[in-house]
Amino acid sequence: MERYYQPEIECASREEIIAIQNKKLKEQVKHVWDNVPYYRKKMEEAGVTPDDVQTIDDLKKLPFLSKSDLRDAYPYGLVGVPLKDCVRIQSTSGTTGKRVVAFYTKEDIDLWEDCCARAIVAAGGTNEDVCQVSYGYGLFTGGPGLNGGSHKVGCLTVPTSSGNTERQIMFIRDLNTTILCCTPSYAAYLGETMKEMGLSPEEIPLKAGIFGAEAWSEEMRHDIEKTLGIKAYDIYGLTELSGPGVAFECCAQSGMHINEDHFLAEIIDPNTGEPLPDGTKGELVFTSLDKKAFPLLRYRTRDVCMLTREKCPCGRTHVKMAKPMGRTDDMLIIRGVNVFPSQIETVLLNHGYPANYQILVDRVNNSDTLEVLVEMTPEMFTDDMGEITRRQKQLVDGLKSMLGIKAKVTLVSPKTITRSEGKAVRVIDKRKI
Ligand code: DLL
Repeated sequence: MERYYQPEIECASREEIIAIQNKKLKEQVKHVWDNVPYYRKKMEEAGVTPDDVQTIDDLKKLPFLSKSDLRDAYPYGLVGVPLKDCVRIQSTSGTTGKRVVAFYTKEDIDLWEDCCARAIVAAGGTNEDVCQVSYGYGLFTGGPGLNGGSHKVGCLTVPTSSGNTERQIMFIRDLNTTILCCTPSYAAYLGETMKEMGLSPEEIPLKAGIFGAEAWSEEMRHDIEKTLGIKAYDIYGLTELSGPGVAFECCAQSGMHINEDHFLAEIIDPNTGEPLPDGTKGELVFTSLDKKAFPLLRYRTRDVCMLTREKCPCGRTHVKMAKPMGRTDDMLIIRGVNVFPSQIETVLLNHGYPANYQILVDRVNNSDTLEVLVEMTPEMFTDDMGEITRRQKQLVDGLKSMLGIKAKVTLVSPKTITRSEGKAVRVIDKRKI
């Protein structure tokens, strides 16, 4: 039987959800207008006042916020409460420019942890479970968020953080860990290492995994589920809105329920900014309805996604987002063609390769080049050049039919591509250097 952490809200009727959203949106717009001069100025420039926003249908009148606004306002420009009421900051994992710094009041953290608890319960978690949190702890939101959610559910929480793979596996086995939280690429690596140690899925006590923070394909999900003998659930979130738990998967494993009582989602055309109807692919935009310390209205995530409101067999009523298909900023444009790393991953996994690959993009004689380094598993390893050429050709054909352009494929020996303990680095684009 499906269990819920907060059934009255997770399964509320559409009318109840809309009523909650209307009420919270009005209050939040007023809060921002009164307390965040940076955004108030944007509203004034757009000719909007809080009175113009009475229901969620008025959302489109509000101006967008983007990552560049967060950089301009760094560090305190978007904080909505006196600093004495803030108890925590977290920060993004970005490597370029100023990092995004997000602020939390005690209540903001409480609601964030509720969202993570909803995800853990949806993955089958109870107070009987041992939940190992192998996301990084510290500025990154993954560790602290799921740690808090795990406490709320009452799981025995094992805060291993990321890295030290042998110790991770020792704890999983010794403590009988049943739920694993980490990035999907790290889950795949843990699975690979356990396989090398000769452990079969039956010997691994895990029953579920809560994996997110980066894009991963359905094929990768199947691989991880098979190797670890678990059900693998997706979880989505971003620092700007709190962290993990903005949306999470249920037993249906067909998209993630957005915690709509806290986060109002829209899909827009990234070029025009116009809202798009459900079922259409576009950029995901969020309005945070409750956060008081860092209350972002219409924040452009750059994640390319789709929303659906079909009835879900799990009983939850909140809108579902598809797995993000990529980011408007990590979409590669190669010889004029749009390419998402996730499309390349799908082809590789469909051909039986593991998700250990690297995409190299360069520009030679004014023309873009695309090369994909693909790692062979020890079982498929061969030094027969004829065989390698045949397999490379197969992948070149598969990529051509998925992407519409030709890529060079190079098969490399097992263990040559660096493993990631957090978010994997898949793309090296030398054109930008
Ligand atoms: O990655 C928060 C998080 C931690 C989510 C642990 C899930 C689990 P940031 O570092 O701010 O926060 O990165 C946010 O990561 O805009 C997406 O592009 C990407 N992302 C997060 N979850 C998923 C997912 C955390 N499930 C950015 N699928 C987001 C695809 C994801 N991409």
